[in-house]
Parts: sequence; structure tokens; C-alpha cells
Amino acid sequence: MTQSTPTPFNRILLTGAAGGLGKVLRETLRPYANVLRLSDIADMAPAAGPHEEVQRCDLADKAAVHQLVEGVDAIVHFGGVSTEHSFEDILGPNICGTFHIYEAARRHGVKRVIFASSNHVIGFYRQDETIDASAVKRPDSYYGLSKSYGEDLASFYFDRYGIETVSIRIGSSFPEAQNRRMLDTWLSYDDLTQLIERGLFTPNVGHTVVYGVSNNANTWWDNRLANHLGYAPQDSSEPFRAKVEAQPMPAADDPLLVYQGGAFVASGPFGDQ
Ligand code: NAI
Ligand code: 15L
Repeated sequence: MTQSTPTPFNRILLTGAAGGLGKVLRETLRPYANVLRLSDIADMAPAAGPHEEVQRCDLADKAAVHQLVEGVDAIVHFGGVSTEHSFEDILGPNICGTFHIYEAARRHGVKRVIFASSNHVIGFYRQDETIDASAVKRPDSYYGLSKSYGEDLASFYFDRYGIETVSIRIGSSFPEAQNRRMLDTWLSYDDLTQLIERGLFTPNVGHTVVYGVSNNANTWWDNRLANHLGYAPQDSSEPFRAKVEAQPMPAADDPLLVYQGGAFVASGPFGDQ
């Protein structure tokens, strides 16, 4: 926590707590609340520790989400389907689920949400284009569409009800950059944590969209419209470059090298059989 950080929240809800990023945030968000309420549809290990509560919940279940949000001061919403699937598979967890989160936030008076959006909201931009948060959205998948809708919910619930959100268009947040595209999109776990901290504690964010990317040598994303967050990434994908560049070079027209969303632009269609 930075020195200027005010008193932590009493109770923060983390959805998707059993997932790859959820497991990391379970550790790193601990200083920011007296109690972390952890939720997922999947089993969570280990069970609740000190200053933790575990509440299993299917985001598609409206009543369950309303119970989940009761007594919470802020929501870090990372749960849902995290890769491309059919629209039907994405509808419940991501589209209905994020709607349920915002409706529950309204009913229970939650004023701050951090939304795990994705670069796949703008995945059809090419890698030779640089965009900021004002660029027209170009979702690359049903998954990207669901994140785009999540950002629209964030915008609506701020304009209509004053609930503030920081939507993080996360690039690729894994322990290492795994391929050439990820050299440009990689977000370290420490930089992700810093973004969430800035998202929770910066006053008057309205609905802010920020690209979740580390200080990599090259990027396609300009975060000047989110300068008020004071996000200053500390890590870079350079240490992974040699290993990544030892991989065979994909064809020049491979989506991995052409589009910001990489392979997602070529997924589907689903359900034609
Ligand atoms: P993950 O797939 O490991 O975690 C997602 C979690 O959501 C899982 O534990 C899953 O059980 C849970 N979940 C799925 N359906 C659910 C439902 N109906 N109800 C409740 N929980 C449900 O994904 P990861 O990598 O941890 O990502 C976390 C969030 O960040 C996701 O929303 C993802 O879309 C977003 N994101 C992640 C990126 C990354 O590079 N890791 C990049 C861009 C966005
Ligand atoms: C995402 O949105 C996914 O959740 C993650 O699994 C990666 O595919 C990431 O984008 C990416 O674009 O690398």
C-alpha cells in the first residue's frame, strides 16, 4: 500500500477467487480490507483463513449474487468465463453475471467496482495501430462482446446511480510472456495489483477505462486518459524475450502477429454442426 492510501475498506468482495488471477489477488489484496470475501463457482483451496470469508456462488444466479454482495464496500469482479466460448456458454456467467453484480451493488449501496475487462474488447485493431481508451470498441469474440457489455454496464451504473468503476482492459496477465504477442501485452501480477489498488483508492474515477499492461518495450495502448489513476507500471516483458524469440516464427499473416486480440479474432463460429 502506498503511503497516501487511506484506511482500508471494511469488506472487499473478490469474484473469480479460485482462478489464476484470483489466487494471486487473494494474497495481494489482503492489506486493503479488514475482511476479504472470496467467491467462485469452483472449489477454493485453502479454505477461509484469517480475515477471509468464502462464499460459493454461480454468477448466473441472481438471488445468490444479491446475497453475496450484502455487507460489502467494494467489489473486485474477476469471475466468469475467461476465454472464447459459444454465446450460450458466456451468457450466464459474463453477461447476466456482471449485470447481477451491478444490480446487487446498487441495492446494497456499493460505491466502487473494479471490473476485469479485457483487451478483447478492442481485439480487431491491428498491432500497428496505437489506441487510447476513447477508441471505438472492436470486440474480437463473444467473450470480447461480453466484456464490452460489462464496460457498458459500468458506464450506465455510474451515469444513473453514481457507482464508480475502473474497468481494466487486461492484456495478458500470467507469470511469463508466452509468445511474441505477449511481449507487448504482458501484465505482471505486481502491476495488476498496483492497478487494483489505484482503482480502489483513487477518488472520483467515474467510469475509467485503463489498459492493464506492464512497462513493456513496445505497446499498442496509450493510457493518457487514465492518468488520474497514477498507475506507474514497474515491470517489463524484456526478461522473457530471448525465450520467446527462440520459438518458431509464425507466418506473417498469423492473427497472433496481426491483431491486438491475436488468435481470438479467428475463433468460432460455434454451433453450426
Ligand atoms: P480464470 O478462468 O482462471 O478465472 C475465472 C474464474 O471465474 C474461475 O475460477 C471460474 O471458476 C470462475 N467462474 C466461471 N464461471 C463462473 C460462474 N458462473 N460463477 C462464478 N464464478 C465463475 O481466469 P483468469 O485468468 O484468472 O482471469 C480472471 C478475470 O480476468 C476474468 O474475468 C478474465 O476474463 C479477465 N482477464 C484475464 C486476463 C489474463 O491475462 N489472465 C486477460 C484479460 C481479462
Ligand atoms: C484474456 O482476456 C484471457 O482471459 C486470457 O486467458 C488471455 O487469453 C488474454 O486475454 C490474452 O489476450 O492474452
